[in-house]
Amino acid sequence: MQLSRQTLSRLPAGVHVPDFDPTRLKPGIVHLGCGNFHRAHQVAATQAAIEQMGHAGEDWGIVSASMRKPELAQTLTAQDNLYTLLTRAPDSTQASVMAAITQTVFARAEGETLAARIAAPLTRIVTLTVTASGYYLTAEGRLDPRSKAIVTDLKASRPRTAVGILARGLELVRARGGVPPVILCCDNVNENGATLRQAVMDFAALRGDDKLAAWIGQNVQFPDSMVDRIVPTTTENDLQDAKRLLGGLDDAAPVSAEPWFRWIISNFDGPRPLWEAYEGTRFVEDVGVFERAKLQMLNGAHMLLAYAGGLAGLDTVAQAASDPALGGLVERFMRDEQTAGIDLTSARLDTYAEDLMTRFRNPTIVHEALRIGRNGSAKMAGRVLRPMRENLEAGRSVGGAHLLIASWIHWFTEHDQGVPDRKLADPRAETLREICARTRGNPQAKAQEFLGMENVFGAPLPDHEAQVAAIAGLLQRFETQGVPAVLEALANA
Ligand code: CS2
Repeated sequence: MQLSRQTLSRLPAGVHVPDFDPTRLKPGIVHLGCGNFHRAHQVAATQAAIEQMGHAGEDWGIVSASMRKPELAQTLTAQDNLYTLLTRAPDSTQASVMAAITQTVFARAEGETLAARIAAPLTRIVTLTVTASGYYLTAEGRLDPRSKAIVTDLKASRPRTAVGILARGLELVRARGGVPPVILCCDNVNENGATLRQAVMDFAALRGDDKLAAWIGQNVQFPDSMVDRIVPTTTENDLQDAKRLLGGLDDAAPVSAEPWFRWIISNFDGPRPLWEAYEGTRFVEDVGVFERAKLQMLNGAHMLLAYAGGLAGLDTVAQAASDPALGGLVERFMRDEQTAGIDLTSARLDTYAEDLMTRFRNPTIVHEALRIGRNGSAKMAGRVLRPMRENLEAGRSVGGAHLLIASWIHWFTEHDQGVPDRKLADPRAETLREICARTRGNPQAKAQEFLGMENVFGAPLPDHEAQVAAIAGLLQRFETQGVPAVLEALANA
Protein backbone atom coordinates (compact mmCIF):
# COMPACT_ATOMS: atom_id res chain seq x y z
CA MET A 1 0.00 0.00 0.00
CA GLN A 2 1.17 3.49 -0.90
CA LEU A 3 1.59 6.55 1.28
CA SER A 4 -1.33 8.89 0.49
CA ARG A 5 -3.91 11.06 2.26
CA GLN A 6 -6.07 7.99 2.65
CA THR A 7 -3.38 5.98 4.38
CA LEU A 8 -2.10 8.80 6.62
CA SER A 9 -4.17 7.50 9.52
CA ARG A 10 -2.41 4.12 9.42
CA LEU A 11 1.01 5.46 10.29
CA PRO A 12 2.61 4.05 13.42
CA ALA A 13 3.27 6.20 16.49
CA GLY A 14 6.73 7.73 16.35
CA VAL A 15 6.25 9.05 12.80
CA HIS A 16 5.65 12.77 12.75
CA VAL A 17 2.43 13.38 10.81
CA PRO A 18 1.15 16.80 9.69
CA ASP A 19 -0.92 18.54 12.29
CA PHE A 20 -3.31 20.05 9.72
CA ASP A 21 -5.63 18.92 6.97
CA PRO A 22 -3.63 19.07 3.71
CA THR A 23 -6.82 19.34 1.63
CA ARG A 24 -7.50 22.77 3.15
CA LEU A 25 -4.27 24.38 1.97
CA LYS A 26 -4.40 27.14 -0.63
CA PRO A 27 -1.32 27.75 -2.75
CA GLY A 28 0.40 30.88 -1.42
CA ILE A 29 3.87 29.83 -2.53
CA VAL A 30 5.17 28.80 -5.92
CA HIS A 31 8.48 27.00 -5.82
CA LEU A 32 10.90 26.43 -8.72
CA GLY A 33 13.19 23.41 -8.32
CA CYS A 34 11.39 20.56 -6.57
CA GLY A 35 14.57 18.63 -5.75
CA ASN A 36 15.55 16.89 -2.54
CA PHE A 37 17.02 20.06 -1.11
CA HIS A 38 13.69 21.90 -1.38
CA ARG A 39 11.81 18.94 0.04
CA ALA A 40 14.09 18.80 3.10
CA HIS A 41 14.32 22.54 3.58
CA GLN A 42 11.60 25.02 2.57
CA VAL A 43 8.87 22.40 2.78
CA ALA A 44 9.90 21.36 6.30
CA ALA A 45 9.98 24.99 7.49
CA THR A 46 6.68 25.80 5.77
CA GLN A 47 5.05 22.75 7.31
CA ALA A 48 6.16 23.84 10.81
CA ALA A 49 4.82 27.33 10.07
CA ILE A 50 1.45 26.01 8.92
CA GLU A 51 1.19 23.91 12.07
CA GLN A 52 1.98 26.88 14.25
CA MET A 53 -0.32 29.38 12.53
CA GLY A 54 -3.64 27.60 12.89
CA HIS A 55 -6.23 28.79 10.38
CA ALA A 56 -3.93 31.41 8.85
CA GLY A 57 -1.47 28.64 8.02
CA GLU A 58 -3.84 27.37 5.36
CA ASP A 59 -2.75 30.19 3.05
CA TRP A 60 0.71 28.69 2.66
CA GLY A 61 0.45 25.58 0.56
CA ILE A 62 3.20 25.17 -2.04
CA VAL A 63 2.92 24.56 -5.78
CA SER A 64 6.28 23.00 -6.52
CA ALA A 65 7.79 22.72 -10.00
CA SER A 66 10.38 20.16 -10.95
CA MET A 67 12.73 21.79 -13.47
CA ARG A 68 14.23 18.64 -14.98
CA LYS A 69 12.40 15.51 -13.86
CA PRO A 70 8.90 14.83 -15.22
CA GLU A 71 8.81 11.51 -13.33
CA LEU A 72 9.21 13.24 -9.96
CA ALA A 73 6.04 15.26 -10.56
CA GLN A 74 4.21 12.04 -11.46
CA THR A 75 5.54 10.14 -8.44
CA LEU A 76 4.60 12.85 -5.98
CA THR A 77 1.21 13.44 -7.56
CA ALA A 78 0.47 9.70 -7.25
CA GLN A 79 0.92 9.93 -3.49
CA ASP A 80 -1.02 13.18 -3.02
CA ASN A 81 2.28 15.11 -2.81
CA LEU A 82 3.12 13.46 0.50
CA TYR A 83 6.56 12.04 1.22
CA THR A 84 8.79 11.16 4.15
CA LEU A 85 11.63 13.30 5.43
CA LEU A 86 14.19 11.04 7.12
CA THR A 87 16.31 13.10 9.49
CA ARG A 88 19.49 11.13 10.02
CA ALA A 89 21.74 11.65 13.01
CA PRO A 90 24.73 9.28 13.34
CA ASP A 91 22.77 7.05 15.73
CA SER A 92 19.06 7.59 14.99
CA THR A 93 16.58 8.34 12.20
CA GLN A 94 13.35 10.33 12.58
CA ALA A 95 10.59 9.98 9.97
CA SER A 96 8.24 12.94 9.33
CA VAL A 97 5.57 13.01 6.65
CA MET A 98 5.62 16.26 4.71
CA ALA A 99 2.31 17.61 3.46
CA ALA A 100 2.83 21.29 2.63
CA ILE A 101 3.02 20.72 -1.15
CA THR A 102 -0.43 21.01 -2.73
CA GLN A 103 0.60 20.35 -6.32
CA THR A 104 3.71 19.22 -8.18
CA VAL A 105 4.24 20.14 -11.84
CA PHE A 106 6.94 19.68 -14.47
CA ALA A 107 8.27 23.12 -15.42
CA ARG A 108 9.37 22.35 -18.99
CA ALA A 109 5.90 21.27 -19.98
CA GLU A 110 4.20 24.06 -18.07
CA GLY A 111 6.37 27.14 -18.49
CA GLU A 112 3.45 29.35 -19.37
CA THR A 113 1.04 27.85 -16.80
CA LEU A 114 3.71 28.29 -14.19
CA ALA A 115 4.18 31.92 -15.17
CA ALA A 116 0.42 32.39 -14.81
CA ARG A 117 0.58 30.71 -11.42
CA ILE A 118 3.31 33.11 -10.33
CA ALA A 119 1.05 35.97 -11.40
CA ALA A 120 -2.02 34.59 -9.60
CA PRO A 121 -3.24 36.91 -6.81
CA LEU A 122 -3.07 34.07 -4.25
CA THR A 123 0.67 33.68 -4.82
CA ARG A 124 2.52 35.88 -2.33
CA ILE A 125 5.96 34.29 -2.44
CA VAL A 126 8.04 32.51 -5.07
CA THR A 127 10.96 30.47 -3.72
CA LEU A 128 13.74 28.94 -5.81
CA THR A 129 16.26 26.10 -5.51
CA VAL A 130 17.50 25.51 -9.04
CA THR A 131 21.23 25.26 -8.04
CA ALA A 132 23.89 27.84 -8.90
CA SER A 133 24.15 26.56 -12.47
CA GLY A 134 20.40 27.02 -12.99
CA TYR A 135 20.79 30.81 -13.25
CA TYR A 136 23.26 30.88 -16.17
CA LEU A 137 25.52 33.51 -14.65
CA THR A 138 28.96 34.75 -15.62
CA ALA A 139 31.83 34.83 -13.11
CA GLU A 140 30.74 38.40 -12.33
CA GLY A 141 27.27 37.19 -11.42
CA ARG A 142 25.42 38.66 -14.42
CA LEU A 143 23.10 36.72 -16.70
CA ASP A 144 25.28 35.09 -19.37
CA PRO A 145 23.63 36.10 -22.67
CA ARG A 146 25.78 33.56 -24.50
CA SER A 147 24.59 30.55 -22.56
CA LYS A 148 22.56 28.24 -24.78
CA ALA A 149 19.61 27.89 -22.42
CA ILE A 150 19.21 31.67 -22.22
CA VAL A 151 19.62 32.18 -25.96
CA THR A 152 16.88 29.61 -26.55
CA ASP A 153 14.62 30.99 -23.85
CA LEU A 154 14.88 34.54 -25.18
CA LYS A 155 13.40 33.39 -28.48
CA ALA A 156 10.87 30.96 -27.05
CA SER A 157 7.19 31.65 -26.55
CA ARG A 158 7.12 29.37 -23.49
CA PRO A 159 9.93 30.04 -21.04
CA ARG A 160 11.83 27.08 -19.57
CA THR A 161 14.60 28.58 -17.45
CA ALA A 162 13.87 29.87 -13.97
CA VAL A 163 14.87 33.38 -14.95
CA GLY A 164 12.67 33.26 -18.06
CA ILE A 165 9.69 31.92 -16.13
CA LEU A 166 10.05 34.65 -13.50
CA ALA A 167 10.33 37.40 -16.11
CA ARG A 168 7.19 36.14 -17.84
CA GLY A 169 5.28 35.79 -14.56
CA LEU A 170 6.21 39.32 -13.50
CA GLU A 171 5.25 40.63 -16.93
CA LEU A 172 1.76 39.18 -16.33
CA VAL A 173 1.56 40.77 -12.86
CA ARG A 174 2.52 44.12 -14.31
CA ALA A 175 -0.01 43.83 -17.12
CA ARG A 176 -2.74 43.09 -14.60
CA GLY A 177 -1.65 45.95 -12.34
CA GLY A 178 -1.27 43.49 -9.46
CA VAL A 179 1.01 43.29 -6.46
CA PRO A 180 4.06 41.20 -7.36
CA PRO A 181 5.01 38.24 -5.17
CA VAL A 182 8.23 38.34 -3.17
CA ILE A 183 10.92 36.35 -4.99
CA LEU A 184 13.06 34.45 -2.52
CA CYS A 185 16.18 32.79 -3.90
CA CYS A 186 17.38 29.84 -1.79
CA ASP A 187 20.45 28.85 -3.77
CA ASN A 188 24.14 28.93 -2.98
CA VAL A 189 24.88 32.07 -4.95
CA ASN A 190 26.60 35.20 -3.63
CA GLU A 191 24.08 37.91 -2.74
CA ASN A 192 21.49 35.58 -4.18
CA GLY A 193 18.53 37.98 -4.00
CA ALA A 194 20.22 40.93 -5.66
CA THR A 195 21.89 38.63 -8.19
CA LEU A 196 18.60 37.04 -9.17
CA ARG A 197 16.92 40.42 -9.45
CA GLN A 198 19.63 41.58 -11.83
CA ALA A 199 19.41 38.35 -13.85
CA VAL A 200 15.63 38.68 -14.28
CA MET A 201 16.01 42.34 -15.23
CA ASP A 202 18.76 41.40 -17.70
CA PHE A 203 16.46 38.79 -19.20
CA ALA A 204 13.62 41.29 -19.63
CA ALA A 205 15.99 43.82 -21.18
CA LEU A 206 17.46 41.25 -23.56
CA ARG A 207 13.94 40.52 -24.71
CA GLY A 208 13.68 44.19 -25.55
CA ASP A 209 11.39 45.11 -22.66
CA ASP A 210 13.31 47.80 -20.80
CA LYS A 211 10.12 49.03 -19.16
CA LEU A 212 9.53 45.65 -17.56
CA ALA A 213 13.16 45.53 -16.42
CA ALA A 214 12.79 48.93 -14.75
CA TRP A 215 9.43 47.98 -13.20
CA ILE A 216 10.98 44.84 -11.71
CA GLY A 217 13.84 46.88 -10.28
CA GLN A 218 11.41 49.26 -8.61
CA ASN A 219 8.57 47.02 -7.52
CA VAL A 220 9.70 43.51 -6.78
CA GLN A 221 11.37 42.41 -3.56
CA PHE A 222 14.18 39.88 -3.90
CA PRO A 223 15.42 39.28 -0.34
CA ASP A 224 18.73 37.46 0.16
CA SER A 225 18.73 34.19 1.99
CA MET A 226 21.28 31.70 3.24
CA VAL A 227 20.26 28.07 3.28
CA ASP A 228 22.10 25.26 4.97
CA ARG A 229 21.22 21.62 5.28
CA ILE A 230 23.09 18.73 3.71
CA VAL A 231 20.68 16.68 1.61
CA PRO A 232 21.95 13.77 -0.48
CA THR A 233 20.24 11.94 -3.35
CA THR A 234 17.67 9.32 -2.43
CA THR A 235 19.05 5.77 -2.28
CA GLU A 236 17.56 2.27 -2.19
CA ASN A 237 18.34 2.29 1.52
CA ASP A 238 16.14 5.38 2.00
CA LEU A 239 13.22 3.64 0.28
CA GLN A 240 13.61 0.64 2.56
CA ASP A 241 14.00 2.69 5.73
CA ALA A 242 10.95 4.77 4.85
CA LYS A 243 8.86 1.66 4.34
CA ARG A 244 10.01 0.16 7.63
CA LEU A 245 9.40 3.35 9.60
CA LEU A 246 6.02 3.95 7.94
CA GLY A 247 4.86 0.54 9.14
CA GLY A 248 4.97 -1.09 5.70
CA LEU A 249 3.56 1.74 3.54
CA ASP A 250 5.49 2.44 0.34
CA ASP A 251 6.89 5.90 -0.25
CA ALA A 252 8.43 6.23 -3.71
CA ALA A 253 9.98 9.64 -2.95
CA PRO A 254 11.49 9.85 0.54
CA VAL A 255 14.30 12.34 1.26
CA SER A 256 17.17 12.01 3.74
CA ALA A 257 18.77 14.96 5.45
CA GLU A 258 21.09 15.76 8.30
CA PRO A 259 19.58 17.21 11.50
CA TRP A 260 21.38 20.54 11.03
CA PHE A 261 19.16 23.26 9.57
CA ARG A 262 19.72 26.96 8.95
CA TRP A 263 17.71 29.43 6.93
CA ILE A 264 18.72 33.06 7.37
CA ILE A 265 16.46 35.42 5.43
CA SER A 266 16.69 39.15 5.05
CA ASN A 267 13.57 40.96 6.26
CA PHE A 268 10.95 41.72 3.66
CA ASP A 269 7.51 43.34 3.58
CA GLY A 270 4.26 41.52 3.08
CA PRO A 271 2.55 38.39 4.37
CA ARG A 272 4.62 35.27 4.93
CA PRO A 273 4.55 31.97 6.79
CA LEU A 274 5.91 31.93 10.33
CA TRP A 275 8.98 30.06 9.17
CA GLU A 276 10.71 30.81 12.50
CA ALA A 277 8.53 28.01 13.89
CA TYR A 278 11.15 25.68 12.43
CA GLU A 279 14.27 25.82 14.56
CA GLY A 280 17.22 27.27 12.69
CA THR A 281 15.22 29.89 10.77
CA ARG A 282 15.97 33.57 11.41
CA PHE A 283 15.06 36.89 9.83
CA VAL A 284 17.86 39.46 9.88
CA GLU A 285 18.75 42.83 8.43
CA ASP A 286 21.80 41.60 6.51
CA VAL A 287 22.43 38.05 5.39
CA GLY A 288 25.86 38.81 3.86
CA VAL A 289 28.14 37.52 6.58
CA PHE A 290 26.21 34.27 7.07
CA GLU A 291 26.15 33.71 3.36
CA ARG A 292 29.88 34.18 2.93
CA ALA A 293 30.66 31.89 5.85
CA LYS A 294 28.43 29.19 4.42
CA LEU A 295 29.53 29.47 0.79
CA GLN A 296 33.23 29.58 1.53
CA MET A 297 33.56 27.26 4.50
CA LEU A 298 30.92 24.64 3.73
CA ASN A 299 30.50 24.70 -0.02
CA GLY A 300 34.16 25.50 -0.76
CA ALA A 301 35.32 22.66 1.49
CA HIS A 302 32.74 20.38 -0.14
CA MET A 303 34.36 21.03 -3.51
CA LEU A 304 37.80 20.06 -2.23
CA LEU A 305 36.37 16.93 -0.60
CA ALA A 306 34.53 16.03 -3.79
CA TYR A 307 37.34 16.52 -6.33
CA ALA A 308 40.39 15.42 -4.37
CA GLY A 309 38.37 12.73 -2.57
CA GLY A 310 36.77 11.36 -5.74
CA LEU A 311 40.17 11.16 -7.46
CA ALA A 312 41.60 9.30 -4.46
CA GLY A 313 38.76 6.76 -4.47
CA LEU A 314 36.99 8.32 -1.46
CA ASP A 315 33.57 8.47 -3.02
CA THR A 316 31.47 10.10 -0.32
CA VAL A 317 31.96 13.22 1.76
CA ALA A 318 31.97 11.14 4.95
CA GLN A 319 34.77 8.91 3.63
CA ALA A 320 36.79 11.84 2.32
CA ALA A 321 36.41 13.91 5.51
CA SER A 322 37.35 10.90 7.64
CA ASP A 323 40.51 10.24 5.65
CA PRO A 324 43.42 11.40 7.83
CA ALA A 325 45.32 13.09 5.00
CA LEU A 326 42.46 14.70 3.07
CA GLY A 327 40.38 15.42 6.20
CA GLY A 328 43.33 17.32 7.64
CA LEU A 329 43.95 19.24 4.44
CA VAL A 330 40.29 20.21 4.16
CA GLU A 331 40.13 21.42 7.72
CA ARG A 332 43.26 23.50 7.21
CA PHE A 333 41.87 24.92 3.96
CA MET A 334 38.60 25.80 5.66
CA ARG A 335 40.17 27.48 8.67
CA ASP A 336 43.21 29.16 7.10
CA GLU A 337 41.96 30.17 3.66
CA GLN A 338 38.19 30.02 3.45
CA THR A 339 37.56 32.32 6.44
CA ALA A 340 38.96 35.25 4.41
CA GLY A 341 36.66 38.26 4.37
CA ILE A 342 34.13 36.80 6.82
CA ASP A 343 33.33 39.33 9.48
CA LEU A 344 32.74 36.97 12.44
CA THR A 345 34.79 36.52 15.63
CA SER A 346 37.44 33.83 15.47
CA ALA A 347 35.59 31.94 18.19
CA ARG A 348 32.51 31.72 15.99
CA LEU A 349 34.53 30.74 12.95
CA ASP A 350 36.21 28.03 15.01
CA THR A 351 32.91 26.61 16.21
CA TYR A 352 31.48 26.66 12.69
CA ALA A 353 34.56 24.86 11.32
CA GLU A 354 34.35 22.25 14.04
CA ASP A 355 30.62 21.72 13.46
CA LEU A 356 31.26 21.39 9.76
CA MET A 357 33.88 18.68 10.14
CA THR A 358 31.47 16.74 12.38
CA ARG A 359 28.64 17.18 9.89
CA PHE A 360 30.84 16.08 6.97
CA ARG A 361 31.78 12.92 8.85
CA ASN A 362 28.16 11.91 9.64
CA PRO A 363 28.28 8.32 8.32
CA THR A 364 24.50 8.08 7.79
CA ILE A 365 24.55 10.83 5.16
CA VAL A 366 25.71 9.28 1.89
CA HIS A 367 26.72 12.36 -0.06
CA GLU A 368 28.48 11.40 -3.26
CA ALA A 369 31.58 13.13 -4.61
CA LEU A 370 30.24 12.77 -8.14
CA ARG A 371 27.18 14.75 -7.26
CA ILE A 372 28.82 17.58 -5.38
CA GLY A 373 31.40 17.76 -8.11
CA ARG A 374 28.85 18.65 -10.74
CA ASN A 375 28.82 22.09 -12.34
CA GLY A 376 32.12 23.15 -10.82
CA SER A 377 32.61 25.90 -13.38
CA ALA A 378 29.51 27.67 -12.08
CA LYS A 379 30.56 27.31 -8.44
CA MET A 380 34.21 28.29 -8.61
CA ALA A 381 33.88 32.08 -8.54
CA GLY A 382 31.85 32.65 -5.39
CA ARG A 383 33.13 29.78 -3.31
CA VAL A 384 36.81 29.60 -4.12
CA LEU A 385 38.09 32.49 -6.23
CA ARG A 386 36.78 35.27 -4.05
CA PRO A 387 38.63 34.22 -0.86
CA MET A 388 41.64 33.13 -2.94
CA ARG A 389 41.95 36.56 -4.50
CA GLU A 390 41.71 38.26 -1.10
CA ASN A 391 44.29 35.90 0.38
CA LEU A 392 46.69 36.58 -2.45
CA GLU A 393 46.24 40.31 -2.11
CA ALA A 394 47.02 40.02 1.61
CA GLY A 395 50.08 37.87 0.94
CA ARG A 396 48.59 34.77 2.58
CA SER A 397 49.12 31.26 1.27
CA VAL A 398 46.56 29.60 -1.00
CA GLY A 399 47.77 26.00 -1.09
CA GLY A 400 44.30 24.59 -0.47
CA ALA A 401 42.81 26.58 -3.35
CA HIS A 402 45.62 25.35 -5.63
CA LEU A 403 44.85 21.78 -4.61
CA LEU A 404 41.13 22.27 -5.19
CA ILE A 405 41.54 23.80 -8.64
CA ALA A 406 44.17 21.24 -9.68
CA SER A 407 41.89 18.41 -8.55
CA TRP A 408 39.02 19.86 -10.53
CA ILE A 409 41.18 20.11 -13.65
CA HIS A 410 42.61 16.62 -13.13
CA TRP A 411 39.08 15.26 -13.01
CA PHE A 412 38.68 16.36 -16.64
CA THR A 413 42.13 15.06 -17.59
CA GLU A 414 41.12 11.63 -16.34
CA HIS A 415 37.87 11.92 -18.27
CA ASP A 416 39.92 12.72 -21.35
CA GLN A 417 42.06 9.65 -20.64
CA GLY A 418 38.94 7.49 -20.54
CA VAL A 419 38.98 6.72 -16.79
CA PRO A 420 35.51 5.35 -15.97
CA ASP A 421 33.26 7.44 -13.70
CA ARG A 422 34.94 10.74 -14.45
CA LYS A 423 31.78 12.22 -15.88
CA LEU A 424 31.76 15.75 -17.22
CA ALA A 425 28.59 17.15 -15.72
CA ASP A 426 29.17 20.83 -16.26
CA PRO A 427 27.44 23.60 -18.19
CA ARG A 428 30.78 24.30 -19.91
CA ALA A 429 31.63 20.65 -20.52
CA GLU A 430 32.32 21.15 -24.22
CA THR A 431 34.90 23.86 -23.68
CA LEU A 432 36.55 21.89 -20.88
CA ARG A 433 36.75 18.81 -23.08
CA GLU A 434 38.32 20.80 -25.90
CA ILE A 435 40.93 22.30 -23.60
CA CYS A 436 41.88 18.85 -22.32
CA ALA A 437 42.20 17.46 -25.83
CA ARG A 438 44.30 20.42 -26.95
CA THR A 439 46.68 20.35 -24.00
CA ARG A 440 47.14 16.59 -23.60
CA GLY A 441 50.40 15.79 -21.80
CA ASN A 442 51.17 19.46 -21.13
CA PRO A 443 50.17 20.44 -17.57
CA GLN A 444 51.56 23.96 -17.91
CA ALA A 445 49.44 24.72 -20.98
CA LYS A 446 46.44 23.06 -19.43
CA ALA A 447 46.62 25.10 -16.23
CA GLN A 448 47.15 28.22 -18.32
CA GLU A 449 44.08 27.59 -20.45
CA PHE A 450 41.80 26.61 -17.60
CA LEU A 451 42.71 29.66 -15.53
CA GLY A 452 42.35 31.79 -18.64
CA MET A 453 38.58 31.10 -18.82
CA GLU A 454 37.34 34.49 -17.72
CA ASN A 455 33.70 33.44 -17.42
CA VAL A 456 34.81 30.93 -14.77
CA PHE A 457 37.86 32.47 -13.07
CA GLY A 458 37.20 36.15 -13.72
CA ALA A 459 40.03 38.61 -14.37
CA PRO A 460 43.63 37.34 -14.02
CA LEU A 461 44.57 36.50 -10.43
CA PRO A 462 47.20 38.48 -8.53
CA ASP A 463 50.56 37.07 -9.62
CA HIS A 464 48.69 35.02 -12.17
CA GLU A 465 51.66 33.17 -13.66
CA ALA A 466 52.77 31.94 -10.24
CA GLN A 467 49.26 30.52 -9.62
CA VAL A 468 49.31 28.79 -12.99
CA ALA A 469 52.75 27.33 -12.22
CA ALA A 470 51.67 26.04 -8.79
CA ILE A 471 48.59 24.36 -10.26
CA ALA A 472 50.58 22.94 -13.18
CA GLY A 473 53.06 21.52 -10.65
CA LEU A 474 50.26 19.68 -8.87
CA LEU A 475 48.86 18.37 -12.16
CA GLN A 476 52.31 16.99 -12.96
CA ARG A 477 52.58 15.33 -9.55
CA PHE A 478 49.12 13.80 -9.87
CA GLU A 479 50.29 12.16 -13.11
CA THR A 480 53.57 10.84 -11.80
CA GLN A 481 52.80 10.02 -8.14
CA GLY A 482 49.03 9.45 -8.14
CA VAL A 483 46.55 11.54 -6.17
CA PRO A 484 46.62 9.64 -2.82
CA ALA A 485 50.41 9.97 -2.55
CA VAL A 486 50.26 13.69 -3.31
CA LEU A 487 47.58 14.19 -0.62
CA GLU A 488 49.68 12.25 1.86
CA ALA A 489 52.75 14.36 1.10
CA LEU A 490 50.83 17.64 1.30
CA ALA A 491 49.22 16.67 4.59
CA ASN A 492 52.61 15.96 6.13
CA ALA A 493 54.30 19.03 4.68
C1 CS2 B 1 26.88 21.09 -1.93
C2 CS2 B 1 25.62 21.70 -1.34
O1 CS2 B 1 26.33 20.10 -3.96
C3 CS2 B 1 26.83 21.10 -3.43
O2 CS2 B 1 27.25 22.06 -4.04
O3 CS2 B 1 27.98 21.78 -1.45
O4 CS2 B 1 24.49 21.14 -1.89
C4 CS2 B 1 25.58 21.58 0.18
O5 CS2 B 1 25.40 20.27 0.58
C5 CS2 B 1 24.48 22.43 0.78
O6 CS2 B 1 24.65 23.72 0.31
C6 CS2 B 1 24.52 22.37 2.29
O7 CS2 B 1 23.71 23.34 2.81
